[in-house]
Amino acid sequence: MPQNSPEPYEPVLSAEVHAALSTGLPVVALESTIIAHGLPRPRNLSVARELEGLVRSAGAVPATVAVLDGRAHVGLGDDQLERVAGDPAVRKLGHRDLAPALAAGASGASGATTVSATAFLAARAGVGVFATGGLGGVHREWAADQDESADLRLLAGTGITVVCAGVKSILDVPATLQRLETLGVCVVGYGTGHFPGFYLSSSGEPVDWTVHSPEEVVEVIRAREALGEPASALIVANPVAEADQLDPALHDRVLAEALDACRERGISGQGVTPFLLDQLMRRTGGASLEANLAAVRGNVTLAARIAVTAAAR
Ligand code: PSU
Ligand code: MN
Repeated sequence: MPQNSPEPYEPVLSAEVHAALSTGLPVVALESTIIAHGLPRPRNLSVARELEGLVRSAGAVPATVAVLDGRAHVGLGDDQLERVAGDPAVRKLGHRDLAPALAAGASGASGATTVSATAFLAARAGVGVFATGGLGGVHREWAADQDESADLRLLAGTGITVVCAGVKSILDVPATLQRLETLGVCVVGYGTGHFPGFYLSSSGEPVDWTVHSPEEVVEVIRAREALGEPASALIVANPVAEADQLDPALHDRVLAEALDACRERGISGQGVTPFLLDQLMRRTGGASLEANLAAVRGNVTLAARIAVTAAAR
C-alpha cells in the first residue's frame, strides 16, 4: 500500500497522489528534467503547471517526480514545482544518482529526475503510466564516446507504460530502436506505422505494431499482465501532429550545426542533451521549442486518457 509518510529513502507521495493510488483513481507520472533542464526559464514553470492541468482536465491526477532536500517526491505542490523550475542548484538526476542524492538526508541533493529516475520512482510508488517528451537513447557519436542514455536500460527493467514522441531527434534513432529491440522493450506506434521523430511527426523508421485508441493500449497492458508481471516498459510512441512539427529541412540543417557546436565545445556526459535542445531552440528562433511543447502536451493528454481507461476497467 502506498504511503505518504514513508521510510527514509522511499518516495514521499503528495496527499493527492496517495489518495488516488489508495482508491484506484488514475495517476500519471511526469518527469522534471524537461522542466529544469530541457526548457527555458521562466516559461518552464508555466509549462510545468500547464502539463499538470492537462492531466487533470483528462480526469487523472498528476504526479510530477523530483528529489528535494534528499527526499524523492512523487507528486509536487506548487511551491515545489516552482523550486524545480527556478532554482539553479537543482541538478539532473538519472536513476544511478538517486542513492547518493538521498543518502545525506535533509542535507542531501535537490534534483530533477530524468526518464530513468522518474520511471523507477513512479513504478516503485505504484504509478503505471508516465508521460515525457522524447526518450533518451543512443547518441550519434556513440562509436567515439559510447554515450547511450541510461533511460534505455532502466526501461528494459521497469514495468511501466511510457508515452513519448519517440526519442529525441538529436540521437541516432535507428541505433536506439535497435537497442530497444535487443533489450526486449515493447514499442507501439500510436496511430502511426512509423516511429515518431520528436520534433518531427515521423523519424522515417517503421514500427512493428500500431494501436489507435487508449482502449487498445490498455488491451496491450492487460495482455502484458496476463503473460506475467511485465519486466520491461511499454513504449507508446505518439507523434506530434504534422501541423505542429518543426519544418523538416530546418530541423536537419540546424541539428547538423548544433552537433558541430557540441563537438567544438567538448560538451559531454549529462550536459549533451540539454545543450543540444538549447542550441536547436536558439537556431530555430524558438520553433523547436513550440514543436517540443506540442509533442509533450499530446503525450501528457494521451497518458491521462490511458490511465483513465485503465482505471475504469
Ligand atoms: N524529453 C524532452 N526534454 C528533455 C528530456 C526528455 O522533451 O529534456 C530529458 C529526459 O529527462 C531524458 C533526458 O531522460 O532528457 C535524457 O538525457 P540523457 O541523454 O543525458 O540521458
Ligand atoms: Mn548521456
